Amino acid sequence: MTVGTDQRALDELCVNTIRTLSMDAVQQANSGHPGTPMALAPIAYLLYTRIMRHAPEAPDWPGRDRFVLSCGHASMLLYSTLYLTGYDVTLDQIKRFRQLDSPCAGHPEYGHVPGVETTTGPLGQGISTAVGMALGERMLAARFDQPDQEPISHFTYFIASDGDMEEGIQSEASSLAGHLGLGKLIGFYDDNHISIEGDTKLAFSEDVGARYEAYGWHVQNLHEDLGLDALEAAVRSARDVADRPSLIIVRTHIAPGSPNKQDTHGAHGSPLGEEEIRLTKEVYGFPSLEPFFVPEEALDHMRECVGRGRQMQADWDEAFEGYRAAHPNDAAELERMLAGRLPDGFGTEVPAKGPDAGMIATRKASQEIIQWAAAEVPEMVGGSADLAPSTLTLIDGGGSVEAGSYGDRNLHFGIREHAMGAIVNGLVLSGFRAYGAGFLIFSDYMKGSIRLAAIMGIPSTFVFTHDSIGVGEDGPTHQPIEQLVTLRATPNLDVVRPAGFNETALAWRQASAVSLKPAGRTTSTFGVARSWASCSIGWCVGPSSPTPIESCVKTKVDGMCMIAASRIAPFM
Ligand SMILES: Cc1ncc(C[n+]2csc(CCOP(=O)(O)OP(=O)(O)O)c2C)c(N)n1
Ligand SMILES: [Mg+2]
Repeated sequence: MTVGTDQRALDELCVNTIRTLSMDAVQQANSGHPGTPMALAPIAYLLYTRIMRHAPEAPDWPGRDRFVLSCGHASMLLYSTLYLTGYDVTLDQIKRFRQLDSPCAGHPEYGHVPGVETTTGPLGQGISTAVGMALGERMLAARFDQPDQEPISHFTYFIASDGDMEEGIQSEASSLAGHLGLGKLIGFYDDNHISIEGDTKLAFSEDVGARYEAYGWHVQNLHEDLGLDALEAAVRSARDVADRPSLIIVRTHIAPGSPNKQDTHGAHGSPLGEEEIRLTKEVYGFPSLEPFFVPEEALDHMRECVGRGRQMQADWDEAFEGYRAAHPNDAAELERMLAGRLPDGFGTEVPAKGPDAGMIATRKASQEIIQWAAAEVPEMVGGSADLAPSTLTLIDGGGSVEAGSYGDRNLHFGIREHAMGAIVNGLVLSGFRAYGAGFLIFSDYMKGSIRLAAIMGIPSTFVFTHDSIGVGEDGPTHQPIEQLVTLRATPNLDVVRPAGFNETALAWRQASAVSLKPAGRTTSTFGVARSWASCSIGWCVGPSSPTPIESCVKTKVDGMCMIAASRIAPFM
């Protein structure tokens, strides 16, 4: 779209309003990151006002495009944009940025601010979760879209910073995104040459674009051109490339317009200072020096997103009613999944074995139970980091998710545990009941994502086998010592270490049924006699007299520790 002079002036005013709100909020909080929101304001403005399909009044509308601010420290970019475009974020909340009880926290937190699609802040996690969301979109589309009716067809956008691009998890996730050909994933790389310690050349000199091309992405480099028309043309080209994810590289300048702070690392994580803010507003030709001043014409213009979003949602709803008429079962199933509701009656009967079933390793039990759970819960999907023959987590007959073919259920993450954790989170945020499996020792690699799942309170499931220090010949590198304790010490994470077939079944039922918390589960490599559990803590689940799951899990969590202790002793 090419625009006239008036429109250009209005665009500039809107972009500058995002900038000034961000500067003012950081100044008022006396902490935060002003420089990057200022630099990225044109991108956020373009995405929210010209590109993205979204409805500020209905932030959970399934037809919306997703946006992930991977560099979560630039959170004021998101809060300013969400407020100005009409989400339920108030100016008053922005004035209390970073203060206790303000939803506008230092880093964007899922579930606290409408329009925040995932919690970000630990660098690299956001872009990797966005990969999971883009994969989730393709997997939903493969299940539900019809040749002439596509209820699922949205883009996932992200902005990533140098820090994101330096983190290893990002490489893993982007490599897999390229391999899987996730064409509806479109990201910006904020190549501003600045990180906390100074110029990125201190530690970072690779050609990021060439790296992404090698991953199989479609890469465009706009260099210094952050003009809205150039940005828009780049996004539209990216959207035209259906079989590859896209990266748009922009060489930005941190704190643009700030006479004394632009291009300095001082603008990364400290307020600009009142005098510098005044000077910067003058450079922008901003109509007022008053803190938090929002020009009416900027607000009116950006709030047009509300009406447009209402219309987009109404169009989608109407199309969905047509879909429902033609495919009533699919429509009901999609709605159920997106609402996070499990199939009716799930878990009322759980597989169980009697005392004469003998010794069974819980990962073997888990393998059997996964088949039961997967049959009952179609949205259950999962995979491992190249360890499925050991973790025994394949869904029989579930096929493999591959590039261009996303309708199956088994995921192959490759040896990429870091990315697996974040991608599982992205899939869960898309409506799947996703799990990622690995050896307990490598849970360390996934800890960042597990922790984010716990903070978000989403039902991601992480399955860890080979949980004993008695892993044998593999030696100390493969012996989990502190991992279980570390996971147990993680707030808001349920860690269940089942001691037999029946407990494993209940653990899977619990993990699948939980709608608010992620679940961590360890299953043993070794045969565990149920009588061990019985003699330690009393057997609370009999095949004929099930105890309520909550009390059972709670009792047995402690019991597992006792069992582990008794098994550790012979190896010490
Ligand atoms: C995993 C992780 N490590 C460290 C940090 C602390 N941290 C916040 S921002 C940042 C780097 C800033 O550089 P960049 O990502 O380029 O952001 P910019 O300064 O350009 O906004 C660091 C190290 C973090 N948030 N996450
Ligand atoms: Mg940077």
